Order: sequence, then C-alpha cells, then structure tokens
Amino acid sequence: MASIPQYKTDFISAALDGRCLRLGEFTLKSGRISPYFFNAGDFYRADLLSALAFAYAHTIHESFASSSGSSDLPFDVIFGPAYKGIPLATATTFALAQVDARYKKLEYSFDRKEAKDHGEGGSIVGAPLKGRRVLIIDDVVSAGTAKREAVAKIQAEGGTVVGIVVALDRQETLPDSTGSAIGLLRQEFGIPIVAVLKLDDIFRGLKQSGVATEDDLKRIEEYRAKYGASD
Ligand code: OMP
Repeated sequence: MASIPQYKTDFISAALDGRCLRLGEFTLKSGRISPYFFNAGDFYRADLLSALAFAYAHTIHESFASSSGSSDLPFDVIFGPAYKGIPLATATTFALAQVDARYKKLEYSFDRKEAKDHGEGGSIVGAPLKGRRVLIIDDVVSAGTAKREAVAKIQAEGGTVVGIVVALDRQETLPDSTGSAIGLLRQEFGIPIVAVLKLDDIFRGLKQSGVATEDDLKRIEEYRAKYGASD
C-alpha cells in the first residue's frame, strides 16, 4: 500500500482531534443518511486551521504547480465561496507562501452572499477576478451544486476558473446516476478537480486511529457499497 504523505496524516489527525469528522447519523444535502460527516467549519482552532491550510497548500502545490519550474504559476487568485470557503481561501493563501516563495504575491478573494450597494460596492471582496486565472477552494464535493454556482459567479466577473480543490471527495454517485459528482464536474468544466482526502483515506485513518468502532466501520462500508462511485 502506498504510504500516505505526512500532511494528509496530520490533516486526518486534526479532523479527528477537533471532531471535524464525526461518526453517527447525518442527513446530507442529497437527503441520504450518512454514517459520517466532515465539517470544514469545525477547524476553528489555530492548530486545526494550520493542519487544514497546509494540507490544502501541499495538495495544490503538488497538483497544480510543483512541476512548473518557472516563476509563472498556473493561477493568480484563490477563491473561497462564502461562507465556509472564506477562511479556507485566506489560510491556504498564507500557507502556500510558506510552502514555496513563488506564491509570495498570490492573491485571494471571496464573494458576498448579497451584493453591497454602498462603499466599495459589488459582490466580490479581495482580489479582482477580471482577466485572472482562478482556483476555487471549497470544503466537500457532494452533489457539486455549490461549485457550479461559484464557477458561474467567477465567469460573470470575467475570471477563468482553472481548477477546484476540496478537502474531501466523498466518492459518491449522484442520485439517479452511476457516475460520481466529482467526475461529472470534471467532464462539465474540463478542468482538474482535486481533493486533499477521499473517503478511502478517511476510512483508513479511522481504522488506524482506533477512534471508530467495528460497527462504525461496518456502517461506512455498507454506505459505500450503496452509494460509492469508482472514479
Ligand atoms: P455540493 O457543492 O453540492 O457538492 O455541496 C457540498 C456541501 O455538502 C457542503 O458545502 C456541505 O454543506 C455538505 N456536506 C459537508 O459539508 N460534509 C459532508 O460530509 C457531507 C455534506 C453533504 O451534505 O453532502
């Protein structure tokens, strides 16, 4: 079995330590009842936020930029959709600059849920998006709806979305389909969509940590057998 990078192990440990990854019975956006739930909003402590930000940063660096030796990075702005994406974009931009000095001038932005009609106005806070290459950062891919909304918003501002990064790919099929939500998004937009962790990683982490009971693991396996997607 291929060894898992340290930043992923640290991320899983932080998720378990902060109870950001919970076991039980949770109703999802899709209406499915899941035996586990990952809440990116629960990484609200400095050590947890640090593990989260560096996990995203290393994933982004490996997937998008580590092989481009030049100073020309493949994206200009990290965009975090409101609300949960806001701290993700901010912390990850900061972490990326620690990972590689080429990210020193990387910019970030996020949207407002409601456009502001006074002061600086508009619906985007932070870096302008017009004519820029934008990488979306978000928490979880479930059905992909929130990602479609973010892409539309960025395009309406004149930006080009070059990729999407999420913390967790639940590796699920869409209702009434055999394909995965993440696979469908890839096809639809023709851009790379990467996840820091997949359900497979979570399952392995839970098994190794001893946090999950045999019963918890069995419920996850049953859920995966019912709704799991292969890509
Ligand atoms: P999509 O953009 O439609 O895939 O929505 C992803 C959303 O799923 C997240 O923003 C959450 O509201 C929710 N979610 C989690 O955050 N964690 C989970 O483990 C599962 C879900 C979910 O509802 O499926």
